[in-house]
Amino acid sequence: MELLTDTICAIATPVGEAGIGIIRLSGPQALDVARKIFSHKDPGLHLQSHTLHHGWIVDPDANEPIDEVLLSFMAAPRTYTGEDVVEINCHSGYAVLNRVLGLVIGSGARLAQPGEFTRRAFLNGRIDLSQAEAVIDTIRTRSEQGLLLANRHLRGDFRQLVENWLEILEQAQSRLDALLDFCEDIPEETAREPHLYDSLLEALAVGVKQPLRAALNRFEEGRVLREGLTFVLVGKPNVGKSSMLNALLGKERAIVTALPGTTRDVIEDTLLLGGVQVRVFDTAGIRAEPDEIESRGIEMTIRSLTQADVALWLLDHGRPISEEDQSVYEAIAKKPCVVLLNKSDLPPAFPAQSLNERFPGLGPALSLSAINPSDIEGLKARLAHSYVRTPVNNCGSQIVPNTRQKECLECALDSILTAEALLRSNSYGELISFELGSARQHLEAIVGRAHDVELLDRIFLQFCVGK
Ligand SMILES: Nc1nc2c(ncn2[C@@H]2O[C@H](COP(=O)(O)OP(=O)(O)OP(=O)(O)O)[C@@H](O)[C@H]2O)c(=O)[nH]1
Ligand SMILES: [Mg+2]
Repeated sequence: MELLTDTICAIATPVGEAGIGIIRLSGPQALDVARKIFSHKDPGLHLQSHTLHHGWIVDPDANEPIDEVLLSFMAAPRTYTGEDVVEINCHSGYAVLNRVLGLVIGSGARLAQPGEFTRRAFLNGRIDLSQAEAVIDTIRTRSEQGLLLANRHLRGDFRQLVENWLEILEQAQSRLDALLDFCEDIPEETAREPHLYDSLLEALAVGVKQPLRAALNRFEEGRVLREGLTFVLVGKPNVGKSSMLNALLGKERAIVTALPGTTRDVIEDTLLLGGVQVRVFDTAGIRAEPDEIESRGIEMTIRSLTQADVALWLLDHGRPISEEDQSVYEAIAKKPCVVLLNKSDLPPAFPAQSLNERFPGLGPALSLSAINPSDIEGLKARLAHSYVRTPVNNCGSQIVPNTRQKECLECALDSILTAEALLRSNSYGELISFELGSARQHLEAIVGRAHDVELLDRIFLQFCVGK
């Protein structure tokens, strides 16, 4: 059990020039600390809870005013952390924020660790672990869909689902235990009850196994919503990869020239597609006999290909297919791939249908030109349709587990499947109850009913300081 007796503080906004910067305090001495450095025109003022107060932050030793501020005090327990919280709205600038923070620390608060405010919210029972994880998703997500998902978790939808499953498992265990107590004095063989077992099988399948499996199936979709997608533009030199990157982004991000071998590094930027964040890599052209610099560039291209979700393979429709195109085809291997026949404004040097004979296993090629805006809109719509819309639509109003939660769900499912097998084989009640108990433990880990310091560190140290 972590002790929460001290008062923590941090700058809760990014440090830099901006309108407002916030210093946050939480803990039993939050108000005392604030009083030492906050000066109000009415010195005897009672700082009413959940109210903003205007005044000055003053260095108490030098009696020197530092900044004109708005201070809010929120008394426990109706606060973010469940403790007394004070927030000082200063002007945002490096010197101001650091000076005020220094005064707060000098007056008895301790600098918070990353995520420590949210960690306290969890430890004080304001939120469960799945909600705490949603806080970080809310901060990190760059897409609307990611935000919608984070909000569902933040309001406790996942917790409710897990608690519902836990209740069903608990009931099943108590029915088994009741049977065991009842049969204590009779021979072991009769301590199994086919009617009870059938009804438990039904309750577990419908109430826990099926919805749990459905949640697990949504994991991959959630990954797209949380982390976004990565596309990589690949092709032989001069096919128009950098032109395509610029066109997709709507800005001059990469250098485009008529010379083959212009791009040598991997260039990365992001755009939003169907409400989901998409990273796009532009890469060095893959060629048969590269010089030393080009070889390094091609190595980086291959590395980007392994990282990406989808390859956008560009071919130049104005030039015949060559050995270099063959090298790209081999490099892409089994990666999901969209074939783009670029430079459709030029006379075609080969029939589009011949592509599938030459490079089997690819979907239909999209003929387009990087210099034609309506083609680019068409490409975006197609990519959104194929790779973005499906997951978003499927997720509907559902929760989607993250990697840690998925592992817990998988372990819980394993125990439930074992329990089912035992029920079907009319096995001993104790064995079944043991498996149900183990499923409960894995589910409890999702909401953090059972937790250790290492797990909390793993989750909360990913946060920024001040959250
Ligand atoms: N006519 C026409 N020219 C294009 C099109 N797309 C690109 N180009 C031209 O093709 C040439 C090469 O374009 P880039 O975008 O630099 O090609 P790249 O694939 O990035 O080339 P490397 O970086 O050398 O591998 C430039 O002169 C572009 O203006 C197109 O759709 N139509
Ligand atoms: Mg280029």
